[in-house]
Amino acid sequence: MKSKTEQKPATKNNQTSNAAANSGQKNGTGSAPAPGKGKFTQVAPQRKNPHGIPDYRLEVPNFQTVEEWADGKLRYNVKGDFSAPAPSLCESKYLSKEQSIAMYRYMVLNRKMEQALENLFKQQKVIGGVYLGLGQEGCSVAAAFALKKEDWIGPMIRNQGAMLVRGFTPADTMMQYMAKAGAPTKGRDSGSHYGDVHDKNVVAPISHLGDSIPVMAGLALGARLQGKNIAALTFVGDGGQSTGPSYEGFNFAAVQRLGVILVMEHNLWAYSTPVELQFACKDLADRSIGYGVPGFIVDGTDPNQVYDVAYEAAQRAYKGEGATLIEAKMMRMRGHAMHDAASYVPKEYFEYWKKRDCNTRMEKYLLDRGWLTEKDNKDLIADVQAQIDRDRDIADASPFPKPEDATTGVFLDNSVKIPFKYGPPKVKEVKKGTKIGEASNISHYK
Ligand SMILES: Cc1ncc(C[n+]2csc(CCOP(=O)(O)OP(=O)(O)O)c2C)c(N)n1
Ligand SMILES: [Mg+2]
Repeated sequence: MKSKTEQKPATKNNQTSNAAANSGQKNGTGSAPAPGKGKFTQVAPQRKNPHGIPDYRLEVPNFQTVEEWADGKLRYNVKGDFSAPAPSLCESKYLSKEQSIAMYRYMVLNRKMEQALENLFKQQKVIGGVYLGLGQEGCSVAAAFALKKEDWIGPMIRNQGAMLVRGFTPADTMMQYMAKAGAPTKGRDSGSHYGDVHDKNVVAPISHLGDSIPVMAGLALGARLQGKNIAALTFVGDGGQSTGPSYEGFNFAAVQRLGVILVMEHNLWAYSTPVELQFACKDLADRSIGYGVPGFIVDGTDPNQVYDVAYEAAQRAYKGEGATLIEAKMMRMRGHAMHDAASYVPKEYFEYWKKRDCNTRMEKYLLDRGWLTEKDNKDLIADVQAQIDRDRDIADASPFPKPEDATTGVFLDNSVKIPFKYGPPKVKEVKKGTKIGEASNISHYK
């Protein structure tokens, strides 16, 4: 990451989804005390991993999950020291007070919405499963918060926080999970497979296993052909990152220098598979060397670290400097979905990562800094809870789709014109009769 003086402040506030944040200071000009001054002074260390990848974490835990047989049953046990106290958050180089509070609000909203979803599930009002992002809210929210409105996001099932930042409401998500007529997919797909390519620039999840990466690369290529370098951020898990589509998609983005920002959510488990059985390297960000793009390691439970590195990746994307790989290390604090009790996860992991809860640490950060008083915080939490209660009642009361609507809205009506998002493709004039190779008349780098 560049130092404060090296990094040009953004010309406009880059967060557009929150009015309070917009009315606040610009990035890079917030009221944060300079590093080393003021009450809160934790600066991200300039450490690199053995392969030269910047690692901004304040601590580098060294745990290992090992398979052991006991009483004829396979169990996972852990090796390592779990006693370290949780570090505080690092300071953000860019976030203003208003932006930090807005981000925290989304994190609280994300958590409370998922708690409400869990209750709806237990009341059998949800059709299908519920996939929770407990412990990952800070990563999900901060990554989305670092982008501009015209950028694109391809969230996965655990990125409800990113959806909230993009303007989906808790009622949208709850109706979606309850397959109600008012849901974004009007009850056609329950769960988290929804997006909005018209206004919110959100690509619906295709599969959790890397299939959004080539789509985001295609999107960034399409935008470039229309004359605009955009940031197209998507997420992939420690399991999903080892699939073919992940490699193919991200390699294409790297080769074409497209502004794809890939956040690898290294949360230690892929369903019940521990990372030790998923890949043989220690840091997934090492993969960036092979792809030939900048790679970074951050603490996924520190939203400030995630924001800063995603923000800088976006600035590179706008300048046409290509893709970025961000590895966010954290822990999936629930099972894969509600049907999975995660009994295979050793309890030491839960205890260790619970101490590092992103929401609790963000709250403490804001209180310690004096950016929130105890009363402000209480009011904010009550306000979010009231919003959740209202939205849950809206979702609960809304009707199921009518059977006769089942065939509508599935296939594209021929009358629908899909407009260019950013402008007509920039095409070089080619003299009649000139023999040209495939696609060579497209100017990629205008
Ligand atoms: C092609 C395909 N195979 C299997 C699945 C089922 N599945 C969904 S998520 C998942 C594990 C993902 O683990 P990881 O990538 O680490 O993400 P996390 O769940 O930890 O966020 C599996 C096996 C799927 N969605 N698509
Ligand atoms: Mg995982």
